Parts: sequence; structure tokens; C-alpha cells
Amino acid sequence: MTATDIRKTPQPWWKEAIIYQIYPRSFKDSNGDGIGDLRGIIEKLDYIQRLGVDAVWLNPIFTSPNDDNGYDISDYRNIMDDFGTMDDFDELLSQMHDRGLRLILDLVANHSSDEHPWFIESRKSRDNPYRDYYHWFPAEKGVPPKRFSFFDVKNDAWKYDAHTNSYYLRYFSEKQPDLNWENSALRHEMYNIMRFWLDKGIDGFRMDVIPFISKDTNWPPVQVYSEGPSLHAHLQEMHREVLQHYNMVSIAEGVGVTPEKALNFVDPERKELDLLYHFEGMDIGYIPGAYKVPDPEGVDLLKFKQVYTAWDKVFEQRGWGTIYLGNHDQPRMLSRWGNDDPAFAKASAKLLMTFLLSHRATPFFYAGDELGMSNIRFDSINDYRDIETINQYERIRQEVGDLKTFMDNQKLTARDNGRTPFQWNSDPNAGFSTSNPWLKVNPNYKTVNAELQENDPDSPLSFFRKLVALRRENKTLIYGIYELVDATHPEVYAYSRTLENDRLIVLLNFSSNRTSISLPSYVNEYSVLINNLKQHMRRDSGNVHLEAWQAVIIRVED
Ligand code: ISL
Ligand code: CA
Repeated sequence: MTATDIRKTPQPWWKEAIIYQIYPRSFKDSNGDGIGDLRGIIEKLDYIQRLGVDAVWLNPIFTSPNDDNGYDISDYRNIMDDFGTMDDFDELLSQMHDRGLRLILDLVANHSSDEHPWFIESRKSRDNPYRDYYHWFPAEKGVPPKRFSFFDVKNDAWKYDAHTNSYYLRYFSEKQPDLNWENSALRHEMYNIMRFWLDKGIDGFRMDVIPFISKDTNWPPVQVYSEGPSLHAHLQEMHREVLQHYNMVSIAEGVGVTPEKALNFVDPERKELDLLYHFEGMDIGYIPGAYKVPDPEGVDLLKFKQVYTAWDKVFEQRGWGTIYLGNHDQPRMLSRWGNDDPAFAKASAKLLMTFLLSHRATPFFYAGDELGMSNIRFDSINDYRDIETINQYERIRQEVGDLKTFMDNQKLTARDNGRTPFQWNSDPNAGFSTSNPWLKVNPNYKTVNAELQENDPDSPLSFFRKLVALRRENKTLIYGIYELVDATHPEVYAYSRTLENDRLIVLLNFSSNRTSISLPSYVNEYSVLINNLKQHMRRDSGNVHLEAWQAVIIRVED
């Protein structure tokens, strides 16, 4: 897109938006039961607004027995008891809109809870009208072809149900049966649910594991079974039926989607979805094929640059990208991509923010990362609440595997690292709750919390606000063409962003050492737009010197 295009054609709001992700269970507890809730979010709307973000994505808030913290929904049109009431929701939405904040909800369409009335009916008999809302395999045909489950102790996605002598499919826990999207009645139920929330005025959906919804119900033996045969037909139907009628954003959780396939979801001409977030970045630093085993070599920055550069290319002509470094399924970005040692934590937290807010993609920013929250690193399995960790632990225990290594790896990789309560202040429980939180608070809350950072101009929080303002003031940071500078530098990730004759260069030292890099030959004079450290960036002739984890954005002057 050229600068003239941008001026001529008004762009959709979500290209310029910064999306702030809140895990409601962990954000703020308003009634002292130890669980975050909607009124807690309402209490903190001033805080959210002052961040300068545009939209909030909430993880699922719907009625759920909470086998997987709300990703198992038993009533799609009601609010989970833990989180409050529909009145609370309506108030949250209207207060957000009054403040110019948009609200994105999580649509869990691949599976429901086993306590959903559809499933209760479906399992009753083989000829129940709801039977085909789910995938059943009659046991007299034998054992169904292997399908992989993320949460099952045996990683087996078929669960035997004696009542009708059949297996049902569930890619996640046995309390998350997969819905049958090949059934048009089910699809239209989902469209009605989507309209219900959109008619209330919400601004979009993040779509959980959407590449999984379509299945080949002949159940051929396959290795990869996301992006099933009718996936894109279903998404086009959803667009026709629902999405096109609203001013909203639709975001695919693009699990397993490769750069080659991404435009099949988000090329505007295909009339499917708006945005997709990929997982290639999340695989870096883990041993391929293993379950969350960190590579002892650590993160390979060259690979990191390759992945994010390749994903920028995908959207060079069509579509639009997203960028994130953490969420509720990932460890804290600071612990994973930065250095959470107190000597480097602030600098590296700020560097990662700079990375996120200087790409040609919509940033998804996970609550707490603006403070530099870090992994909690539980020692005991009893501290974990996440079904994924608990069930994988059980699997390894049953296989008499290496539990010690598993527990060590989980300190780096477990999802609960990213789910500990938000650190508001130095009060007990970090000001999150007046009683024991559902998941332990990171003990570093006395030094890492919002209140302390609020009035400190050098805090990560203050830096985040500056960066948000910088992105807003400089369209080049949003739309400018991205070009990698020095693909082979082992420590510095540097790239230019160019919009017409405005050229910025982002310099990020992803290491705990001092280093230097040579600037492209076209750079003579420059001005510094932002620097995460007090130290100036020293320059001698064509080289600039960067301190550990220093992040600087410069504007090339002629
Ligand atoms: O979390 C993961 C790795 O640990 C992923 O494999 C994750 O299971 C996958 O990305 C799907 O995630 C989404 O659907 C799950 C839910 O548990 C996740 O929280 C959600 O983001 C099932 O609904
Ligand atoms: Ca509560």
C-alpha cells in the first residue's frame, strides 16, 4: 500500500488499533472471591483507557463449568457466574464505548462443554435430534482412526461413551466435545449466537481454533487435520450470513496456519475473515515435534527475524497481519524472549514492547506485559490450575517418564505462567483480590506493580504509553514498508519502516551484552524518536553502539 492509497482510501479501524488482551479470571476481582470478574474490569477502565489502546479482547466470559477456564461453554448467551451477570456485561460494554474503547469477545465454535444442552441431548440416543451436532463414531465399526487430543492423558481425541456404545470426538478435554460444522443446523445456531452478541454492539470476535472446525467425516487416516475440506466454505457462509452485516473485526486463532495458507483466511476478496494470528513465532525456541520442550540453545534470533520477516511479506499486497509475543496460552513474553533478571527486566520488557508496536501489523498486547510481569515458575504440580499442565503431568506419570524434566520445562513454558493475577499494587494479593486468588500471585509483585510504575517516568508502563502515542502519531510505524536490516547480525534485530519519504529505523539489541551494528549506507543524519534507556546511543562513523537490551527508533534525516 502506498502512502497515497492510505490517504485516499479510509482504512478499517482495526489496522490502526492496538488490541489489549485481558484474561478476565486474572485481571481484577471486585467481590473478594479470588476470581477476576466483569465488575473488576469496569473498575479498571480508567487504567485501560490511559494505556491508549483502542480495543480489548476478553477471553471467554460465557457460562462454563470451567474445565478449561471458559473454553468449555455450556450456555453461549449467558455470563459465567464467576464473572457476573448480563447487566454487568451491558454496563461494561456501554462504559467502554463511552470511552471510545471497542470490545472483542472470544468465540469458541469448534467445541462446546459436555454440559451444554446440545451435548446432553446428543449423547442420549443415536437418533436424538441433536445427535449430529457432534461427531460420533459407532463402536461396532471398531476403534476410530487416530485423532490427536491436546489435553487427553493419552492424547487420544476419541472418548468412548458406553450409553450409546459410541465414541465422540474432542480435540481438547473430554468435557470439550467437538461440534459438527458439517451440519448446517449447527452452523446456523452458531450464526445466531454471533448475531446475539453483535446486536448488543460488540466490535468483533477472536475465533478460537477456527482452522479446526471442518472435519472429513469419513475419518481417513491423516497426520494433519486442521483446515478440513469445508473450512473455507464455512467461513464464506459465516461472512455472508453474519460478518458482512456488522462493523466488526474477525480474528482467526490461526493455529497451524502456514504463510502459504494465511491469505486463504484473510484476503479481503475471499470474504472470509479480517485477521489471523500465526503460531510460527511461538514455536521458536522449542524442540520441534516435542511437547513444549525448550531448546537448550535458547532462542535463535536469526530464526526469529526470518519468521517475522516472512510473515510481513505475506501481507505485502493483500490482507493485513497481526503481531504478538504472548497471551493466555503462552508463558510471559519477558521470560521467554527477554531477560527477566532484575538487572535487565525493565530494559528487555521495553524492548519487546518496541518490537510489538513498530511492526506493520495489528499488535495484540497481553495485559501485564506493560508492567514487565514475568513467569512464576511453580515448583509443585499442586500450584498449577491449567488442565494442559495437569493432564500432561498425569500422562508422563503413567508412562513413568521424567517428571522432573517436565516440571523444569513447565517453569519456562506452562500457560499458568501467563495467567497469574495482574499486579496492581503492593497490598496483599497484589491488590488483585481481598482473598486468596484462584492462582498464586507472582511474589515479585512488591517491586513489579502498576501503582509503583504509574508515576515513574522511566517505568515500563510509562514507556508503553509513550510508544502507543508514538505509533499513533506516526503512520509510518503502522503502514510503512518493512525491510530487514542485516539479517545475519546475531544479536540485533533491526528494520526500517518507510512511508513515502519518511524512513524510520528500529534498532533492537536482543541480548544482555553491549553490541554494535552498522547503519545502512543511506543514513547520514538521524534524530532519535524513542530510546528505552537513559544512555544515548553512541555512534562512530557508520556504526551505532547499543547497550544490553537497548531499543531505539530513529528517523533518517536528509
Ligand atoms: O495452548 C496451547 C499450547 O499449549 C495451544 O496448543 C492451544 O491449545 C491451542 O492454541 C488452542 O488454544 C485455544 O483453544 C483451547 C484453549 O485451551 C486455549 O486457551 C485457546 O486459546 C481450547 O479451547
Ligand atoms: Ca470475583
